[in-house]
Amino acid sequence: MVGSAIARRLDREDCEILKVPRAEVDLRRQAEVEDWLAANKPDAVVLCAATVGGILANQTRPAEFIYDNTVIETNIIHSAYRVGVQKLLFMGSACIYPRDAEQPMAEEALLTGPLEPTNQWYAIAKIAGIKMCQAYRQQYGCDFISAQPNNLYGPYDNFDLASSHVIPALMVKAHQAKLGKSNGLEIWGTGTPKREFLHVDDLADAAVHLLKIYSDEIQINIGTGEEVTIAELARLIADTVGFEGDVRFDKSKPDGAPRKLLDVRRMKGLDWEAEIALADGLAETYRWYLENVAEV
Ligand code: GFB
Repeated sequence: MVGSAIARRLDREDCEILKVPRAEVDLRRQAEVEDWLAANKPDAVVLCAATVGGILANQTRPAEFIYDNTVIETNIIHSAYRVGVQKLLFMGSACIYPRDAEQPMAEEALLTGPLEPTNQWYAIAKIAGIKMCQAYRQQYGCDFISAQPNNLYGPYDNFDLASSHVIPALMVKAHQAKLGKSNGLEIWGTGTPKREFLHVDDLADAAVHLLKIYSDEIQINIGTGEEVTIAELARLIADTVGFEGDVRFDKSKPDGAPRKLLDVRRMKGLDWEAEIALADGLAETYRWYLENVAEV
């Protein structure tokens, strides 16, 4: 989802985009990454490849999340240094901040307290990536930067209920409930956690902006600055899909972090703000789902 959005956004820039399919280069294999970067010598690298998933996937597949992500970023960052990549943008995640960080969470909150247990494995890997960019900048003078988006959604999201994030999951469930294929809309947890959602096209625009103008150590937050409860989100999605029936809460499922609102003042100071309103982004994502994924 993130890679394709960044490629769509880069189509509007004066640059040549180099892509390689997963079947040709497995980013977990150091030699394959080194060989590809040495043969292609890109000027810039956007490191957004990762093993990602929603709260349940993070909780039940901790080894995959910590192994895949640390090894992917280690291979790419080190090889990018070796072949002389001029700019690298590493994509982190809002879950790098402590569970009880003061809200909204400023960049300075990094490593000031314990992490949210459900996604600590992913968060540790992402923190390692940020620290690698800082270390390679300090020791070798590499212009490697990092950014932390909040919960993303949009076209090419993962709509598989076992591994997806909340927006695609509730979209599928509301759609199936509307068609009478299930008994109402089931929401995991209590519905009280608050989340900030960022459309992936806004993230792509922010990424290109940072590639052009930002060159420093500190990781930059990318969000909208606005949050909703999961219960409010479920209502919005039900309205988007046109489902009018019952909503119920499965409290045996985890809530995760109570709040995860990013402080986006630094990004605003760099003359960038998110533009896509949640209701509009949900409507567009639902259209994409109907055209590309849904069984009618
Ligand atoms: O999107 P989500 O899986 O990720 O869940 P996190 C957000 C909230 O939605 C949680 C609730 O409180 C879930 O319990 N939720 C309600 C649901 N119904 C559902 C459902 O059907 N499916 C899902 N998936 N959630 C992830 C991290 O945390 O955020 C990752 O695990 C990553 O590491 C990502 O950082 C951005 O916001 O809880």
